[in-house]
Amino acid sequence: FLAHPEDLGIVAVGFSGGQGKPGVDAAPTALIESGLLDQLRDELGYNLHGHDAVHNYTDLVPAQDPPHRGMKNPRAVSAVTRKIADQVYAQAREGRLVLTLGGDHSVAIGTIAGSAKAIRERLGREIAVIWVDAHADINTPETSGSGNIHGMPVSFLTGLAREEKEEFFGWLKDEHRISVKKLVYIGLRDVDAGEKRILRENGIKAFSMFDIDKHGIGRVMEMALAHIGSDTPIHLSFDVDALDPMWAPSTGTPVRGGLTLREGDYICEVVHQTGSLIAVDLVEVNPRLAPENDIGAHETVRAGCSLVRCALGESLL
Ligand code: 4U7
Ligand code: MN
Ligand code: MN
Ligand code: MN
Repeated sequence: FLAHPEDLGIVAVGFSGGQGKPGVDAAPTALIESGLLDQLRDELGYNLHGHDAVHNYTDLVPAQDPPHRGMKNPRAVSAVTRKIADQVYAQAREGRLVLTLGGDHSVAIGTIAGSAKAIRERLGREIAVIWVDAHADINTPETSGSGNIHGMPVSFLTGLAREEKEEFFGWLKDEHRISVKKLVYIGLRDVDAGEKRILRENGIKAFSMFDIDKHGIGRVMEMALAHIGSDTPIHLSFDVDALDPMWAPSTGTPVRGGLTLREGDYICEVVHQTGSLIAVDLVEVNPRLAPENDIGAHETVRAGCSLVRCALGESLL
């Protein structure tokens, strides 16, 4: 699906407005300073594009941003994700693979909207999304208990949540949206009651930690890819909190009982192997939340780098 599979568009966004804890905005710089982009260029042989800047988009954050339908920072998140959608679209339209370094998971509203639009235009195809996360991030503004938009991106992307007003995600059109049928979750273990209902009522495919324990990650990935169907462009959105806090403690909403680093890497390797990968997000790394004197932050950044390298083909022998 890529015209230029060795060309990699980088979208680095230090944005934290989809949730309340500062620090997740520092992740792109931490990942880049630990050598991630150098590795992608020098070891994996990618030609990088758009990598010279980490975007903060502070100019898009209004001084006053009162809640709307219970959503916190709605104007800021809407404006920033709209900008991200344009950026990802511009890279994907060139036929490049796109890597986004977040930022909290609200950024995926932009990344997936941009991918979906570009692939529709270039190939007339719908994309599939593999969402690896402890959480389902499919609350609507009405089901959300927290009001944090990083827990809502999937509801906006699938059209389960809608808004007319431009400043509150009204810019999201059909061309940006994905089908609930082409969405697969992996790693779930902390899903709100309202979200469980949404998953059930819409027949959304989800592999929880229970399924991974029962079948093993190898079989789960076979089933996940079978659901998507071969020959479908894949956008991989990886929330680092899918990993067990043992491997990724520095994240805003850690949940115990998660994936091992090896299981996370394996997911990425299998997705790479399909040859259908068009975009990768790595989100929710928060280097400022370091439980054990920065060791946690270092380990989390290291895990994030490993996931990205695996998704981009490091393990191919
Ligand atoms: B993340 C939560 F209530 N479901 O909506 C919510 F448990 O991107 C958590 O996956 C959302 O980290 C977590 O606030 C969002 C909560
Ligand atoms: Mn999560
Ligand atoms: Mn998430
Ligand atoms: Mn989180």
